[in-house]
Amino acid sequence: GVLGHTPEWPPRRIALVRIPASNLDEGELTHFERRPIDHDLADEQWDNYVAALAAEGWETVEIDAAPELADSVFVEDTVVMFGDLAVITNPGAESRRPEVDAVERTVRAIAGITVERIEAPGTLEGGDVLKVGPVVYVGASSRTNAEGIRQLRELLTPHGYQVVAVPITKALHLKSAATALPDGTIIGDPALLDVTSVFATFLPVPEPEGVAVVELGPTSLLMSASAPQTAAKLSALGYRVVTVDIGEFEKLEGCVTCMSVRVR
Ligand code: CIR
Repeated sequence: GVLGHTPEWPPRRIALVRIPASNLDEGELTHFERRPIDHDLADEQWDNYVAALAAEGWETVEIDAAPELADSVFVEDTVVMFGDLAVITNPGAESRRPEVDAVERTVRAIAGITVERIEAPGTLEGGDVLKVGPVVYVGASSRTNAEGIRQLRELLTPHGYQVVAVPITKALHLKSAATALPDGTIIGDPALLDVTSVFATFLPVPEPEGVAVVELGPTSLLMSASAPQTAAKLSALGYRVVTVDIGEFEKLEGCVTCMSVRVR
């Protein structure tokens, strides 16, 4: 190229991940009862999750381990990408605030990324942010407050995004209740949502663990192995569904989306 470097084609796709903490079993719980965590199994499930991303062409970048930050594996809550803009969050759970510094360092090291931050008293967690083209749905949850939503709206409006706030009282995050297919259809569990009418196209799924899908590419989805009926339903819509067992993380109110951030 004119600048003397050869652009890669296809472009590299980067996903951020973070190895589970040693005290994973002390993670925050809001809607679930605490159940014992099998650490070895959790590590094995995490390895398989990362391997599934790699097998689909994602280069995984590991954020420095934080062995003492119980929920640090749920990296999605700490940074949200909008094209080349990274918004570093201020998690609503106080125990999770120290997670963001290492995430910010890693993101800043990726060429071409601009970084903004949600500042106190605003709180926002990435699990509440659902991007569908130019529309950004944001859960007003126990973790994301009005000031956090206001700051996100102020950051994104100049970039042409529309921020639509959605009340969330029955689930931890918006994306614990609904995510989007590559074609923009919102899939979710009506029992976990306060409203579904805000979504242009809404498709209910039969299992609570089925609400979370990671878009691996335009025709393929990553899903939890705990939602076989949903996987069948989405396969019938023409998607190739890759499943991973993340049962140990589901006990901690995590899901497939929250264990990585697809940077680009
Ligand atoms: C928490 O309560 O913060 C963690 N135990 C689970 C976070 C899951 N994050 C997500 O779904 N985005």
